[in-house]
Amino acid sequence: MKECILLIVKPDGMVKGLAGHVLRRFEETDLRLVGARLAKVTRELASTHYHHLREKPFFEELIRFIMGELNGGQDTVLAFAYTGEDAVRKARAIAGATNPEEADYRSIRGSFGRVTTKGVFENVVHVSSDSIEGEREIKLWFRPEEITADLFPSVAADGRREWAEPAGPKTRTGPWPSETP
Ligand code: IDP
Ligand code: MG
Repeated sequence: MKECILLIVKPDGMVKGLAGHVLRRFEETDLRLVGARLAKVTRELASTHYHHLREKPFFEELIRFIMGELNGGQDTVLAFAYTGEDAVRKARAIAGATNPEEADYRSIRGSFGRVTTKGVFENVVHVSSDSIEGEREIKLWFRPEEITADLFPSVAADGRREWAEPAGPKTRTGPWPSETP
């Protein structure tokens, strides 16, 4: 099945100079690159991206980590959108398991990740967990005109294009933050 995923080179990957390596690994697949953006990670973007983990004890550290506060203030990350057959499985195989200490040593996380003494997973990359999350995340991180393929419908609104469906409500992972009671 054709799927879409968001790939992010997280702040630890950026400070370690791994962006080129990550891109190279994805270039070796048959996945098609349809979006690329250097993004500043605000608290709002971070907490919306990870809203499904908001109840976890590590949530605040995760937000600080993706904002770069635990990697010397590295507040920009590289975000890429890919599409292709079986994209989630292929991309997650390259990334490796969530816990870098448990990841296959040939994967990006297994090769370059670590768990800090404070328990933060420095796992170099984000890859969407499934195709529903892939769609939500691409719509969150990219504007329609930044995506070079016809992935999802968009509409003209106030002189600019917006995604026809908003980026995320009613996903598998639960209600949007503003909908919570
Ligand atoms: P994924 O990134 O492999 O999809 P998720 O469960 O979606 O894994 O978690 C998102 C991110 O939250 C992980 O990449 C990692 O940075 C962090 N994380 C997940 N589980 C833990 C944990 O048990 N301790 C610390 N950080 C975690
Ligand atoms: Mg995930």
